[in-house]
Amino acid sequence: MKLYMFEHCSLCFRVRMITALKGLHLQEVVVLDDDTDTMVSLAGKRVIPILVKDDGAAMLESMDMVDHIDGIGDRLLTGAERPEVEALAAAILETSPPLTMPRYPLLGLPEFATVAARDHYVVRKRKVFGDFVELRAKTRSLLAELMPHLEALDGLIESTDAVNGRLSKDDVRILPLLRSAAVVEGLRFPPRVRGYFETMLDRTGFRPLPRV
Ligand SMILES: N[C@@H](CCC(=O)N[C@@H](CS)C(=O)NCC(=O)O)C(=O)O
Repeated sequence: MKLYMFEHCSLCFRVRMITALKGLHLQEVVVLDDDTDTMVSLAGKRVIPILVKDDGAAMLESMDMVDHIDGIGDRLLTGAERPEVEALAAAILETSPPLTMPRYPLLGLPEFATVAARDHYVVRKRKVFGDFVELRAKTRSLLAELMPHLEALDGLIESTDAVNGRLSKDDVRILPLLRSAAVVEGLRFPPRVRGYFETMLDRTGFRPLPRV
């Protein structure tokens, strides 16, 4: 299996995470942000992640990829899902991009290995989110919007090994978002969130992204 991905992409991390937890092999191919041709040639459109299976077929939905990989051998994500966890994941996804997106180009990530790729990202994202310097200057107020959702998550975490006590798709929803949020210097996870993040990330074998 081959995953076409960006290092900063939380949807890509869903796939990397389940593969690592299952101890399976995944060939990771980082695409430059301005390399639309590669995405179009594989998927017919600009999209990431793309999973190319061993039979050559491409999958374009991250949760379908997770389900496909979890179905190899014994399933790992057997725990029940909770709608309140999914709702919190949606709230975190809503409030964290203005904090994380203007930081990714500063982290030396491989999808931004050329100045053209980095600028391609900055130009397309600032059309939606605004000027990156201005966003970073609003870090304190943006963090104040994100923290209540992390506090609410703190109250929902049942174990450092699984948000619902037993691994489920909710872990695949939450852990990648925490990995992204952790790039924000000055963000302090509430205690149970921190314990969960550190334990789970450790289990995947991945290191956190740099903080800035
Ligand atoms: N439903 C898809 C959504 C994929 C998606 O929205 N990917 C985004 C974020 S990485 C994307 O390709 N954006 C286009 C771009 O980067 O230009 C999934 O879960 O895999």
